[in-house]
Amino acid sequence: MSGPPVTLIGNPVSPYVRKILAICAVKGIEVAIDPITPFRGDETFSKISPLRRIPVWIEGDLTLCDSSIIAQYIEDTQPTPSVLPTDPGDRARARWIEEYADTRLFDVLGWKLFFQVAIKPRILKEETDPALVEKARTVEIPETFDYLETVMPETGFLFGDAAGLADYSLAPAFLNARVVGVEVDAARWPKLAGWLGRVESETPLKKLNDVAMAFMTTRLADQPGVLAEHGYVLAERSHDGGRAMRGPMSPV
Ligand SMILES: N[C@@H](CCC(=O)N[C@@H](CS)C(=O)NCC(=O)O)C(=O)O
Repeated sequence: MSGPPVTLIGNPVSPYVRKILAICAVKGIEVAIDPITPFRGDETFSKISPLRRIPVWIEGDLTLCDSSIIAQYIEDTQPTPSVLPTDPGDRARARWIEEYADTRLFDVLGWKLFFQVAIKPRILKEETDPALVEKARTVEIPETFDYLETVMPETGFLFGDAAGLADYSLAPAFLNARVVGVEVDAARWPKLAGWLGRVESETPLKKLNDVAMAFMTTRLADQPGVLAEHGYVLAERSHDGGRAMRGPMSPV
């Protein structure tokens, strides 16, 4: 029996991978997953993902890198249900929120926090930079939360009653922050905390966050089994190279 026509290379611990899997869930697209950590990709992975980053989408002869490119491709090829609002101004605002999530929010919650505290010591066997982490915790993360509080709705999701691209771009990284001790303080950022609670409990991100948590507490070698336990299809071929190696753009 043949599997799904698409392979997604990417470990669900990555917020960018959960963003794509959430959009696939909304649209009913099944993919086979090769859950490598990007720092352990093999030679073929370096060729198909020149930045050695996940996610990577492989569909026949088509190979796509970058979650924004992949999300737009999915929306173009399977437009319903749409993950974008209909009004052109709102569509542009949704894309801005995706851009902010992929750049500044991930810079502080991903690179300066989760990568420093969890990935560097465990995967790369490198030391954490405590000054970088402290500045992120005390200055940069509160600044990003202050901004996000200004764009959050009182109820529902960012662009209405259903979560979409903007919600699925922003919300996943908060799980990575939480596991290393950074929560959204609901007294200081009530709208952000309320929105996050809804995305994490009422959308496909709920299950994806459970999978990510299970990955974080499972040895690398046993992680593929976690996918099967949660009902996902495992890709037949793995791009795991068996050893850690930095990509050309991974930060210090
Ligand atoms: N802009 C990219 C960023 C992807 C990204 O940074 N992925 C991380 C995992 S969360 C990665 O693969 N990092 C490996 C590296 O930079 O060496 C996207 O949206 O897909």
